[in-house]
Amino acid sequence: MSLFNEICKPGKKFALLIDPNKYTIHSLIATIFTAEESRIDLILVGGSLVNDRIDSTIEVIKKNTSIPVLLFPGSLMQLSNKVDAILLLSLISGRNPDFLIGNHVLAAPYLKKSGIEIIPTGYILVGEGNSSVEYISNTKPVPEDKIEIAVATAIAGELIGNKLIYLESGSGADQSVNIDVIREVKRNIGIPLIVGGGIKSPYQIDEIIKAGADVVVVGNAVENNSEILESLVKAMR
Ligand code: 1GP
Repeated sequence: MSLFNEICKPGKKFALLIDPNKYTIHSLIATIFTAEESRIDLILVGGSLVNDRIDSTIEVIKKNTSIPVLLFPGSLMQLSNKVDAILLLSLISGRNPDFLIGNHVLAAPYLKKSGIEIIPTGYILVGEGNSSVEYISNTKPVPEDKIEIAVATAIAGELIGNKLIYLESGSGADQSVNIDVIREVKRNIGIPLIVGGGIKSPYQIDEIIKAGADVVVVGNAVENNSEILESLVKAMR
């Protein structure tokens, strides 16, 4: 089964982001149970500072659910061959060569040998700044009022061969990605659009889906309160 093909199938998808540093084993298992009950579509695993808990976290997830798991690596220290597929992220809003090709070269032999499905993904940070991604990657986000720059970046991301575009306002961001940016990017690309960062309410999900997102990613809001998951997923359907 190709996870990319699954993502391309009609219907909006809800993805839960698990940052291994934010969960204990007990909270992780409880959250997976709630995720099963809420019928989420995907689990993403990754974070800014995770290093030694990637494999063990994925093992617990795989043991407790058949929901597909996608690696969302914040760094080379987060590679794992225990997932169903890996988002090969290129930080195309930035101009740091490490996140455009350098890390890809370092990871390539491992990725090739793993035999795991690789999904090249154009990752676009949008917003007013102060996110962990911005600090760690030493890149600037696309300002949220520069819609034409976000659109041109997404088009370029598709043209150079990415299979997905991920619009990100940063984990724990005060605001999710500007709705006009989502709408215009979606209008201008032919590949699936993922949107994440700062999503906390069914209302936001409704707006983001109406603007054209194909996959919505939520992390922080569920870490603080897994009970919220059901209402967030319902807003998708
Ligand atoms: C972060 O898009 C994801 O990379 C999710 O963000 O943690 O703010 O939901 P939140």
